[in-house]
Amino acid sequence: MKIRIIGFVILPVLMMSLSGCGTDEKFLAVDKKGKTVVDRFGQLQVNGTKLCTEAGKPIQLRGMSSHGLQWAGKYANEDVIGWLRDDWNIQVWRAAMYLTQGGYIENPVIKEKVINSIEAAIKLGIYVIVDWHVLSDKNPQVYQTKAIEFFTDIAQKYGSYPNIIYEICNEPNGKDVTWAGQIKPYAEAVIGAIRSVDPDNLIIVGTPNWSQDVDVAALDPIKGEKNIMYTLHFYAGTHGEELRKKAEKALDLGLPIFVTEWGTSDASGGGGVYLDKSKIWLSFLKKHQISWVNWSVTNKGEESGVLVYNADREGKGHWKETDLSESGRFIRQVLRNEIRIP
Ligand code: DCB
Repeated sequence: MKIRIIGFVILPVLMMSLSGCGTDEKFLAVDKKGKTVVDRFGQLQVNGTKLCTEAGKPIQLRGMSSHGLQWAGKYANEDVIGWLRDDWNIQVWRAAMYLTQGGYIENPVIKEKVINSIEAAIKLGIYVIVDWHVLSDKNPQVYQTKAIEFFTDIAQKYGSYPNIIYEICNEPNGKDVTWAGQIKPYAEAVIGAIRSVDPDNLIIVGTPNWSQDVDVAALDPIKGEKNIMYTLHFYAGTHGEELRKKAEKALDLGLPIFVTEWGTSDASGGGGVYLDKSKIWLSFLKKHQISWVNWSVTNKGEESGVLVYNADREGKGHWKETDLSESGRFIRQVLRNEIRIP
């Protein structure tokens, strides 16, 4: 009797959990019936601090970010994004469109890389974050007119698809760039423009100090709009307990948070890799059901990048183990539910 119980009950359960088959289906990009994450979750909505499915069930989405599309745009195609969906189990892809440093303001054709990302994501049934990557330009108001024009166009073309997530300012920064003074007024203007075309897709707002001061936004959130979330960014080698405290404070105040970018390295994108510190963060995100996107898909050779230097130079996907960096191997295993995050 005892042996039968072990053989028929315990062993299959053990095997399932080891192979990942026992994984909660809500963490799968495509489930066993072949339904994609967008098929299953549909139109996303925000309830309180939680990101929820169309049916109102709280979820945690996980995925990968491109590196700056002016440099790593070769990965913004269906081959690579499809590989990331099928082999890495990503549920969301982020198209990081820089404004300066060779980005959209200087080189508007970069927008095509965003369009390619969106079209691939729609075909593949995953979510796609359209990231207006404010960075060295610091103050989002500098290119506010361009942002409104850009997001209005994206919303007109794709706003009817539930796949689209708008991220309207990656990382505002600089001590003169404050929530009340620049970021919130910018966000209200851009949200207004998007909402006049697209009434319901998720909009994610950057926060002061490279999207770290979520606590400041939480004291004065945007009012009268639905399906708005706020960005928290961290790099495991640089940011730890202090930043998690800020996030907890913001959550306590009712702020819905989406980590649209985090890295296993230090804040420069290099250094490390800090896998133990990353695990503490991943555990925190899991506990609070905070969605996350990892920085980034690049073969530049920096530690946060998932490819080793010069791997996949043409952007074809189908990566071998030897194409992956230490961070790449780790993130892939986490996404595939092969590393247990407590
Ligand atoms: C953010 C940016 C992202 C940047 C990464 C890593 O910046 F959103 O664009 O990516 O975090 O720094 C890096 C790339 C490099 C590239 C560089 C400049 O990985 O290959 O050369 O952008 O384009 C942060 C995040 C946090 C902090 C500072 C920055 N911080 N920053 O806490 O001080 O100055 O870029």
